[in-house]
Order: sequence, then C-alpha cells, then structure tokens
Amino acid sequence: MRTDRTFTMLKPDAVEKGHIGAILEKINASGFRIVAMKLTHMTTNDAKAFYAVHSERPFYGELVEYMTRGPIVAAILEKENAVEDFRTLIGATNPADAAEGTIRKMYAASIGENAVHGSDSDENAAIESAFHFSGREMF
Ligand code: IDP
Ligand code: MG
Repeated sequence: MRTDRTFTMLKPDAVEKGHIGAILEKINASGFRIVAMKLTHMTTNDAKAFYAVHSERPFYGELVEYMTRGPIVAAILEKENAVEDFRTLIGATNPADAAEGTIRKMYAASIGENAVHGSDSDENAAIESAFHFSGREMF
C-alpha cells in the first residue's frame, strides 16, 4: 500500500553549515507537507540500528561516526508519491552524479557527507518514521 509519506533527515553536515532553512524551503516549495519534525542527536546505537542494512559495507563505521557527530533534523513528509518524488528532489547518493537543482547537488560535499536522507520505499518510510517519532508527534 502506498502511504504518501516519506521520512527524511537533514544530516549533521547540513545542520553544521546552516542549511536547515534553505533545505526546508525547497522541500516546502516542492509540495511536501511537514507531518512531524524535530532537531535530535543520534547516539551511536541509534545510528548503528538505523543503518543496520549497511552493517557489512566498508563505509559503515564512517557513516555511524558522521551521523552521530552533531544534531540532525528528522522529519516526516507527506505528498502524493512521496517516496519517489522526494528521492528525485534529493538526487543521487553521490552529489557528483546528482542532477542540477537537487538538494544533494546544491548542498552535499561528498558521497559520504551528502546533506540529506530520503527513504527508499514506503515500507522503510514507515519503519524509519517510527524509529524517530511516536504517533503523538505526527500531525
Ligand atoms: P541513499 O542515502 O542515497 O539511500 P545508501 O546507499 O542507502 O544511499 O547509503 C546510505 C548512506 O551511506 C548515504 O546517504 C551516505 O551518507 C553513506 N554512503 C553510501 N555510500 C557510501 C560510500 O561509498 N562511502 C561513504 N559513505 C557512503
Ligand atoms: Mg538508502
């Protein structure tokens, strides 16, 4: 079932560089409604669990270090076809491959420090949303 919701994180590099406002502006202008949002700081255990699917990849340790080095903005976004449209808006994982005008093209520094997360399926959007938010924090 399609839920029309996706989950995003503005990652530590985007927060450190002061890009929260610009990225949220772009998300709003692209037709997404904010269902839930908070500034939060993932613990090492949080990041390991969130990215458990990548635990065998060579960059896993680096990814956990990066995602825990400072606060992030976690949010749930709603729009028709949210998962796919948000992946289009953020662009390819590696900003060098990301299309012009995408968030990663504009704000990401590298394949590792790529400014923003977007869920890759409706199923993962629901799992990732529940990881960060209780039902009482969704509006
Ligand atoms: P995605 O975020 O575009 O879905 P994934 O392949 O799911 O990309 O990887 C999750 C995250 O892990 C990426 O957003 C990026 O921060 C990091 N990552 C992915 N590939 C590499 C790599 O080759 N080197 C370092 N970090 C990586
Ligand atoms: Mg992914």
